[in-house]
Parts: sequence; C-alpha cells; structure tokens
Amino acid sequence: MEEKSVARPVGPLASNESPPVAWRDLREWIALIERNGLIKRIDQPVDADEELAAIAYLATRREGAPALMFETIAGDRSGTSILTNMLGSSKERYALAVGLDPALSVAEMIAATRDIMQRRIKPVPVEKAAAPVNEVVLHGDEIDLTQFPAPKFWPGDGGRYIGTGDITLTRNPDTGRINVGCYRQMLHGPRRVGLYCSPGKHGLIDREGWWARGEPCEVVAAFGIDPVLFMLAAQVFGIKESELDVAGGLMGRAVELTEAEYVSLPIPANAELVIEGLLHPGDTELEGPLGEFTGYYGRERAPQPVIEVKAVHHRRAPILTAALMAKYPSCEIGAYYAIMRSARILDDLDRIGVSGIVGAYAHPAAASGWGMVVVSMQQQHAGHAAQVLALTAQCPAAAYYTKWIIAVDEDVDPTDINDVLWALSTRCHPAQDLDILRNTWSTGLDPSQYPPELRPYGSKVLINACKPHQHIKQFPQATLLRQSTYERAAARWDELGLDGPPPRVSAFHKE
Ligand SMILES: Cc1cc2nc3c(=O)[nH]c(=O)nc-3n(C[C@H](O)[C@H](O)[C@H](O)COP(=O)(O)O)c2cc1C
Ligand SMILES: [Mn+2]
Repeated sequence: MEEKSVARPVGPLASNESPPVAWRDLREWIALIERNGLIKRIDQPVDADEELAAIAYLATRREGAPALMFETIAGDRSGTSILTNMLGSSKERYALAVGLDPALSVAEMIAATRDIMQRRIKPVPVEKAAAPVNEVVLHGDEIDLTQFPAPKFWPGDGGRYIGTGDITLTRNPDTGRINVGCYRQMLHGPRRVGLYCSPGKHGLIDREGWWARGEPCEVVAAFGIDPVLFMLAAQVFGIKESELDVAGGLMGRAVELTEAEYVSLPIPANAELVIEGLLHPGDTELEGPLGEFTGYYGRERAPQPVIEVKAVHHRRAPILTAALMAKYPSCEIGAYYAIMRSARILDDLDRIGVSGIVGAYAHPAAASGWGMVVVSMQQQHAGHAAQVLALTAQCPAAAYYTKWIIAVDEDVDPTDINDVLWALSTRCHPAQDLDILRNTWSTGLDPSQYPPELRPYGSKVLINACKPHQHIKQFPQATLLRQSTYERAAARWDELGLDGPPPRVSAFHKE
C-alpha cells in the first residue's frame, strides 16, 4: 500500500511573514498556470450561447483537465475573453493559487490548507487612479452590460449568467461587516442584474437587514476575479469573520481594495469587471433555472431581487471568470472545494477533541464534495468508530447535505476511492454497520426527495467500514509485502525497465 504518512510542509501558524503567493491578480495567475502547462487557449470564435459551455464540459471529462481560455467570443465587440475551469478538478492549480507545491498529494494539501487557512491578513487600500479595475469607469446611462458576452450554459437555463465565477460584497447594516459570497447573477438588461442568494446565506441576511429598515442594499460584484477571492467567496465562515482577511492569509499578502464611485463598499482593485449598485425592496424579476453543481437544474424559475447597476469598472479587454456547474470532473467546484472542505472538517474534529482521527476527505465526485465524507481513524476503544461517525456527520463543516459518512481504519487512504471501496467491501457488514440519521440539514437542490418541499430535510447514513472492533484481533491480515522483498524489488526498478520511481510503501508484512 502506498505511503500514508502526511507531511505538513507549511510552517507554524499565524505567520503573516510567510512568502506571498507568486501572483498578484488573475492575469499573473494565468501566466503562472500557463508556465506550468495547466491552461489551454482557444482562439477560434466560440458562441457564448451554449457552445462555450458545451466545449468546456466536453474538454473537462477527465480529471486534471486544463483551464480553458476562450479568447474570441463570436460576435463580441467588447474584447472580452472568458476563462472556464479555472480550478476545476486540478489540485495543481489550487496549489499554485494558494502558494503550495503542486506536487503534494491531496492529503498533504489538506494538511497544508489547514495551516494557511488560519492566517489572517487585513486588506489594504489602493488609490483609485492606481487600481487596474479603473481602466474604464462608466456611470448611469453609459452602462450597457449586455455588450459583455455573458454565457448561457445549459439548454434549460433561464437566461445568460454574467455572474457564476464571481464574488459579491454586501455590508451588514447592524455590524458594518463586509461579506464576500459567490452568488449566481443573471443578466436582465443593460443596467439590471439578478442576484440569487439562498436562505441562510450572508448576502441574503445583509439584504434583508437593509430592507427591514426600508433602505436599499448596496452591492459590489466582480465577474472576473482571482482564484483565491473566488474560492473564499464560496466557503462558509462565521458571520463575524472576514472572508477578506482569510483571503489575505491564504495569499500571504493583503487583498487590495479601492473606493467605489457610488456605494460605500470597497471594490477589489485588481478585478477584471466590477459592478456597483443597489437592491431595492420589492424590485424583483423572474430568475433561473440554472444547471447546477448537482448535475441537474435546480430551483424552478422564480422572482429574485435585481441589482440596479450604478457604475461599472473594468480593465480593457476584460477576462470574465465563468464557472460551469456540472457533474464532476467538469464542475468548477472540484478539487479546491474538496480540499478546503476536508481541511475544515478536520479542524472541527480537532476542536471537538475526539482522538484517533488520521484524515478526512470529501470526494469532489460526490456532488462537488457535498455528498460524502470519508474519515480515517485509529480505533482505540469499543464504540470509537460510532462516535467518530456521529461527530463527523454533524460537525459544522460536514453537516450540510452530506449523505454518506464512512469511517475507515488508518491504513486506508480516504483520498483514494479505490482504497475506500476496498474497505467498504471487506470490512463493512451492512446488516450491522449502518445507521441512519433523519431530518438532517440539506437543500432544495438535492433532487432525491419528494415532494420537493421536503428537500431541505435530508438524511444521512453512517457507514462503519473499519475492521469490526469486537473481532479486531482475529481479523485477517491484509496481504502486505515483506519489507526485505520490497526493498530488493525497489532497488531493481530501473534494471527491470519499469516506469517512474517505485511506489512508496509504508506498511509491511508482520510475522
Ligand atoms: C460557482 C458557484 C455558484 C454559487 N451560486 C450560488 C447561488 O446562486 N446562490 C447561493 O446562495 N449560493 C451559491 N453558491 C454557494 C455560496 O457561494 C456559498 O454558500 C458561500 O458560503 C456563500 O457565502 P456566505 O457564506 O458568505 O453567504 C455558489 C458557489 C459557487 C462556487
Ligand atoms: Mn460569509
């Protein structure tokens, strides 16, 4: 079996002095992934109406597919290009975005992510004139967002989505805290953009707060944004935590913000395309559906709030970041999300203080990491696996949606689905090892429950795929190599003409 020991390559925590990431904005990050052979440029004209998404989908049906830069959009006169699959199923692009070594294993990246996600660096202000996003600034009637090639992704989508790979800033009227979320935004007209936030999201809480006072809610949204702000916008943080400070921590460098033209919110100085505007109480238009990360269309078409756009800022020839929502490995929410969610699940289990946890993985093929969590552990006492399963199932980072919680022993790598299937098939006795939790936290986007009104009430199965603790002493030995034989074979690898270095092995046969 392969080496399971998990290195923690990033140094001690809370060091704001660790070197910053090797890029400053989306363009520099694109140059970095290009040097690493992780992007494909397409210069032939491609139609933003379904064709672009179709090509993006087909080109990403294998794991680790490159990012795709669509440089020429058919009929476009704005000079916009569209980046899709910017992170996707590539752990290497995730690593390059947050300054980790792309050669690390997924388990090593999870460990390193736990460290860098604890750092906090506050944003810094940048003069308006020095902000690249201010190359072009438009006000009022000058604005026509329909000139930008907002994609329509799937045949059944309800419109063109200018915002998918986006970030959205709102301010809480009571605390003044600025939230950063990623919420889909459908283009309704030259100065009207729909904003869909589902219940419980901070953008919705902020909006309702302003509306309860009878005031409009200010919004800033960026539609071409660097990978770290994009990733952070889709993570759940506490209502008092600043996603901007976490983004700074991940980059090892402060997020640069500049003053807006119309609203009191700041705007990301290095973004590609930013709108500022207002959500007015009661101003809605029909929005959706959109093909979702589940691989299905989500909610029915329904009225949603609309941003009245007051100013637009953009770079010349801006790059839109468009996030295709599809089945793995074509979904933009892929490797990065699995790694970050797994890191936060391990943090939660650490905080609870349960012993014996070795690793965890929320596999991205399980509906973008939402559907399944595998936790590996060293069984220390009777009932230990049951405890770990129950705590993992309901810890804050894992509770939402997750249907399958699987505990495996420490010799099973949770990031290796083949290993997990081996454990499920040889150590789990379904009649004894499954428990079900009912009425758990889920979402209307899970199509498995009927009638649809019941979908927010999920269920979870706890699967004990560890060796049965009662019989652990009699449980058969796994077939492992004798260490001396392994070493002899490894030493002959080149002589035998076998490819690459010999696989690392850490567990050996015991007499
Ligand atoms: C590409 C993408 C699209 C998303 N679209 C939406 C959306 O339309 N509405 C929504 O409520 N959440 C959406 N999410 C999930 C939110 O970004 C996520 O729940 C995040 O935690 C929201 O930020 P908040 O916790 O500050 O509210 C999307 C995430 C991604 C990555
Ligand atoms: Mn938030």
